[in-house]
Amino acid sequence: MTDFFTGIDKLEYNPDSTSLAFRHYNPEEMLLGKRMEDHLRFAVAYWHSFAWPGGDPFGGATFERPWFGETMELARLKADVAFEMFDILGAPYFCWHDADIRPEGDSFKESRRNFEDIIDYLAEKMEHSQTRLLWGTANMFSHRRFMSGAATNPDPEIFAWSAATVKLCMDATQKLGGENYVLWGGREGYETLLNTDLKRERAQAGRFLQMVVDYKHKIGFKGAILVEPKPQEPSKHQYDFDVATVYGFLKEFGLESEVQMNIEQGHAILAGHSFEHELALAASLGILGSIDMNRNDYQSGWDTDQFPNNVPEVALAYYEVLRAGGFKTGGTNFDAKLRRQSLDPLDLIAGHAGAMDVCARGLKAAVAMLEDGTLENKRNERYAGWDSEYGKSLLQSDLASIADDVESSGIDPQPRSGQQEVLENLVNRFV
Ligand code: XLS
Ligand code: NI
Ligand code: NI
Repeated sequence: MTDFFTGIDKLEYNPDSTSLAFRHYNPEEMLLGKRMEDHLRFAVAYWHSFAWPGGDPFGGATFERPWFGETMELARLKADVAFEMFDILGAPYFCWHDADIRPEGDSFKESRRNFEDIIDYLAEKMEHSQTRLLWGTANMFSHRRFMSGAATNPDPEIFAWSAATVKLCMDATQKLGGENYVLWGGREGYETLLNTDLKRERAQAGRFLQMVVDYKHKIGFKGAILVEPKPQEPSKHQYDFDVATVYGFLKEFGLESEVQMNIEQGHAILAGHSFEHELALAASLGILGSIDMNRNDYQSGWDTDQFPNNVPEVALAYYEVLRAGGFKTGGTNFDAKLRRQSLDPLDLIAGHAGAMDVCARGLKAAVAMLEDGTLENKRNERYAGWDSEYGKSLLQSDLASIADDVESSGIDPQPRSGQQEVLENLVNRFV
């Protein structure tokens, strides 16, 4: 035991509690025939909770964690504290980048050895823990070697370094029984078109992802490969802009049935979409995999990675997840960091506990809306014409025949209300 969380007990479900407890997240509660924990599948993000030092563009570290530093001993201390937090929260999952868990070595080989030793250490810790791995991923954006991208880098040696890094991270994810492998674009984008060959970079990214999928099959990894879209930041323009853009990319490289999406709330907003838009679109394309449930500050417009605290927004997100049949390999990852003034160990627990409660409330509201059925019925009624013989035959027809028919049948279509206010009022009864 470390002494980092001294005085903080394992959180319990107690709806009447006025101190630190879950008031809404009750893992055992049954909803739509499934335990709440199995619906939500919460994951703690190792990087923001244990590796991020609290910097911003105007100032450096504000957190002084006893495990900060680039040694193996400190990396093990970090893992000890992380698993203590997982226990306090009863977190079913966690996620990591290679760079979050191991010190960087002086060569690829040394970094690999550090990484593999820590993976063995995590495997040991997982034997005595309820917490499993939701996903692993590679950090190919922090080190300066990646400043011009990873797979899309103008230097082929960086492409090679990145391929070797992803292989290592996929091996480790499989070893720890991870349920997904994530690729977020990092610096796969550009700062200025003046020095960028878009066509080449796109081809490199496509080939890279094909290699990832081939390797998944080669090693028999059973999890899902997930791409996480984001429109900008750190690059001025990111190639994996949003779900629609990534789907077009997957189609071009023949990967649309191999790769799904990890959709982040804040990234959806940065792309000018609502979170539920991105979720609904991915679901309709059959590529909804997992979510990163962290929001931005709506006034500043930055990717501020804050814990969720808006129940109506979260409810509409889970509504789309449930309509799509719920998570399979995916889950709810809190890719969220504390505010840089939130220094205390208690803040780390409170951030997660509050987020878990907000998600539980959102999930319960979404379930209630689905069980009520009015919203789905109204949507179905709106499209009922397309289920009629006439509606179906139209899609099999052609312009000239339709034109003939419009005159001979004398159709006289009448506008109907979309009832947006009625539907918004309906939703407000549940959130
Ligand atoms: C950054 C991304 C990142 C991914 C994992 O904005 O959200 O944290 O989730 O690389
Ligand atoms: Ni993000
Ligand atoms: Ni993310």
